[in-house]
Amino acid sequence: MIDLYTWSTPNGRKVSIMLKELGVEYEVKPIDIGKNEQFTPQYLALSPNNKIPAIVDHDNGTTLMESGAIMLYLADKHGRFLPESSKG
Ligand SMILES: N[C@@H](CCC(=O)N[C@@H](CS)C(=O)NCC(=O)O)C(=O)O
Repeated sequence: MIDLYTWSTPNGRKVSIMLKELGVEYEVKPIDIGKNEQFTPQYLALSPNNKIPAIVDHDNGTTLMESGAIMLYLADKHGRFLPESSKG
């Protein structure tokens, strides 16, 4: 199970779309950036640059921020959406 800390912005949606496409079960943890919820100490412990999105993967304890890094992590974990070689 993955917790997705996000808000309805393009960077947040990128990760939701990836999780949906992979068919991965996940729970949305809304971080209302309009109300500065990204600055709480609890959230800063997950995402020190006070940005959404971030994930916690309870399968292995991985915590990750930055939408591109999260998408690469998910693609690698599930063996999808990445070519087998750099040429690909
Ligand atoms: N490079 C980051 C950018 C993330 C980002 O800019 N998030 C914005 C919303 S789209 C945010 O959390 N802004 C709140 C803030 O800067 O306080 C990524 O791709 O994850």
